[in-house]
Amino acid sequence: MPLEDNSATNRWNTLTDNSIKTSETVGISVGKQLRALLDSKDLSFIMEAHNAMAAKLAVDAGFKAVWASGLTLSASMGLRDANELTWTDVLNLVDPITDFVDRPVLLDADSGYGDFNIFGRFVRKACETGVAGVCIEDKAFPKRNSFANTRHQLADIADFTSMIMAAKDNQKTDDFCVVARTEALVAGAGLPEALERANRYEAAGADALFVHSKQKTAFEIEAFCDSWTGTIPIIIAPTTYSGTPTDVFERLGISAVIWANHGLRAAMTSMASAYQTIFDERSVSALEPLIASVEDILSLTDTEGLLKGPVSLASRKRHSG
Ligand code: SPV
Ligand code: MG
Repeated sequence: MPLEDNSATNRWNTLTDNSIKTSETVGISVGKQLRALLDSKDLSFIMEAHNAMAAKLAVDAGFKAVWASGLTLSASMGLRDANELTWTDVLNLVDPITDFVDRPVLLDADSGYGDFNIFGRFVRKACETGVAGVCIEDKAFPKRNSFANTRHQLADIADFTSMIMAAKDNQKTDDFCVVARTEALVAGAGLPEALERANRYEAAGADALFVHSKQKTAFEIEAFCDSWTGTIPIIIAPTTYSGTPTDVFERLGISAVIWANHGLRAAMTSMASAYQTIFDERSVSALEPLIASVEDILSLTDTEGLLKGPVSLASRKRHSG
């Protein structure tokens, strides 16, 4: 490739040339898209985004669904992943994301913010933001991030199944997905407890099961999948066992992998390095060819569209779901 093609603008144009990819979503609701992705026999990948721009970049890269991560939404606001964001904060943060992309957003709803009653109301409001589904984990409120070096207290199974049922009762569209996540392995409660919980959550009406592990290899996930006899799709987030080859997940019959925090982590590294370079050099000139241009920003938000007269935000998504 000639040298000039390495400019940030040209790399950007390549990344954003997604007209064919997004035409797949015309007229298909985000709920249907997420359901199709989870029900597909092929392994799918769901990419973390903590704001609308990150979600757009993920979709432009080819991801067919976005994970609105509690960890990264919180961190991007300078807060801990410990319910320091209120549930209305979370909905306010996810709203611009669903506005900006035409792919499904699966919203991390932590441990449901209270009881079945509160979670039912949350789901009604979440549906209004346009998310395709919510994920709820079986931990006590206030939750702690799974990788936090602390005791992870599991929710009572009956309380948690009532929250799944409340979510299904309160969803506003048939295709809305309620993902039940068990933290039994993270809490050290063992495989039998994880399987028992998974079965109870499926029976309560969960559309998919997220099994989380904080081990450095996938041995817990492999053991779970080898023993699991349920029928709902399985989702994992291989953050700590990131070295596991993807074909292992395919062989285990996993439905979807969530890359749960890698967008924010990439942004942190890039921004920290850029800021340091600018500070040290007292100049931006060394950095200019390496970073997105102002035109790239204008293009991302379709500033040129302003010249075409009034346009709705929905049309900025190119194809509303
Ligand atoms: C998140 O991304 O907020 C998650 C995944 O819930 S984890 O951080 O692994 O708990
Ligand atoms: Mg989370």
